[in-house]
Amino acid sequence: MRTWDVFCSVIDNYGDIGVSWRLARSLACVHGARVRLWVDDLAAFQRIRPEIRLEREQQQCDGVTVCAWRAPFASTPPAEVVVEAFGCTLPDSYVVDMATQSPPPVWINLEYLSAEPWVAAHHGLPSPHPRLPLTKYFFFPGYTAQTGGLMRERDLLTRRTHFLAAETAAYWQSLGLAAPEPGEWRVSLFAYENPALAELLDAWAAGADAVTLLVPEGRILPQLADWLDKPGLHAGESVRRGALDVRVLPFVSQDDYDRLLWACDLNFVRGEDSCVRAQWAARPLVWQAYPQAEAAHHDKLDALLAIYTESLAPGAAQLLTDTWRRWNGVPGAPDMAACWAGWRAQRDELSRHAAAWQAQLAARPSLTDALVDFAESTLKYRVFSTP
Ligand code: TRH
Repeated sequence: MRTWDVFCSVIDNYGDIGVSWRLARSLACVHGARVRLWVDDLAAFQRIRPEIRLEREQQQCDGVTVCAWRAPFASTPPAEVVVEAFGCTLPDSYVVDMATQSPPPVWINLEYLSAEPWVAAHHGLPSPHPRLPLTKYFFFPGYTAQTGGLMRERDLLTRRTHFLAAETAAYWQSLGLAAPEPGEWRVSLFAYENPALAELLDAWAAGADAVTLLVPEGRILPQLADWLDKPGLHAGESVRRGALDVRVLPFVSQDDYDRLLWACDLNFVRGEDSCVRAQWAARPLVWQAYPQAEAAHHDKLDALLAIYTESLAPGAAQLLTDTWRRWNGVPGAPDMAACWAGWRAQRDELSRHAAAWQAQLAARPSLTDALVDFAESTLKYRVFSTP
């Protein structure tokens, strides 16, 4: 049984732990690996996996040993494969211990996801340690065969199919909602603070179509409360303005968040992991990229738009491009009211395309499978090349 150590430092938000946890769980449950997940912020982890206990130094969760990553780092034998998630910088003492192993562990830096074309040329590149006999490899998730793929649990699409066939009515009931009316939009909203929000809410409230907006608690709530002219908003509240019915949900577990994405007609997502989940949900999505200095995220946005819209009918492609750009503050894009005016006419085409896109992505190996293959072939090569 292969041993893996996955290190995750939570910088901000939930994406780092979200992806690290999915990886650790798949390695243990699907690949039968013995996995330790080192996390420096168990509270962030607990938000997406409520069973996590904050006071425990070590705990078992879905076959993974979850370890509190503390400083100074207590010495422990390194695993055969070590994943440094998102360049989180391993403890110095652990790196020194890695160098004493023969053969040394396969050391992989799991990078952030981007659809930018340069990613393919960087995927898998080695970087020798400046002093120690160690090599770190850069593993890039991505959308093409030349990259490391996307995170997808083996049973994800089957679970989604089963949910849609048998569980949606009960799901809406659990949220206190009846089944959607014909023509109604059920929309989920997970977003960073966003200057374009008010114009979108205005458009929804004044529009001809009923919109039920489902908002898990998070950073967008203060802005939403301002627009509703309320001092604050909490899970369980619902407020109506014109055609718009706003429902605030609790921040739920990762698995429940998937259900929300599967059930809705349109999902507003952000960062990295929810964007990928919305693509697996096979529903139209509006993506807010994680804001970066010098608007570097606009390049990421355009790169995903370019591949996502490639086989989309021109009218729908333009609408999606305008909407995503405005939602991300790209200068020159038409406002959200103008964008939303086009969504009814493009609804079917965007929905059809979202399903075709998901099927296209599902034909590729998942990130976990690709990472395991990468680690195994590197380990094999080492065995042959160790004198
Ligand atoms: O939380 P994020 O904004 O994370 C971001 C990005 O990953 C970004 O790349 C990174 O650099 C930055 O953090 C520091 O968005 P993301 O990536 O979508 O992660 C959210 C996670 O939270 C995802 O795993 C889904 C999960 N989630 C729930 O479990 N329950 C919920 O109710 C919601 C709304 C999300």
